[in-house]
Amino acid sequence: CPSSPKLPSTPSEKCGVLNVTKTTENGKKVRKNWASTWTVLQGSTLLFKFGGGQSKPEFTVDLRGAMVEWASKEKSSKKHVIELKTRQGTELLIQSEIDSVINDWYRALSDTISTHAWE
Ligand code: I3S
Repeated sequence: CPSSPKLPSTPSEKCGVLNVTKTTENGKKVRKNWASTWTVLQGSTLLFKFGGGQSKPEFTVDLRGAMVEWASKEKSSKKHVIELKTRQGTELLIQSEIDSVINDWYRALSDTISTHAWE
């Protein structure tokens, strides 16, 4: 993976295309808005980049103290959905149609959260 200059200069552990939507922002529920993103896991930060146009909106989430689990059917009708809850009160759903891809991300996110648990 190419490392993102926006993030601390640790090598990026993982990157790829995932479908993502926020469901909660700062503790407030927001309307789902699924989008395909280029996702980079670097250190304890997860970065999402949207679209391929001139302006590439992006956002990051801090995985320290976050929780990850498989989303229940009530959370989404899609298959292979991960629910990620950050300590900052942001909740996201992360999805891929490819189960090996989403399984690898689940493991990577869980490992990252465990690794940085005491920071
Ligand atoms: O949990 P919801 O509200 O059924 O989520 C669906 C909606 O966000 C829908 O858009 P509208 O807000 O225009 O109805 C999306 O197109 C769906 O993808 C959302 O459900 P899934 O089950 O795909 O996460």
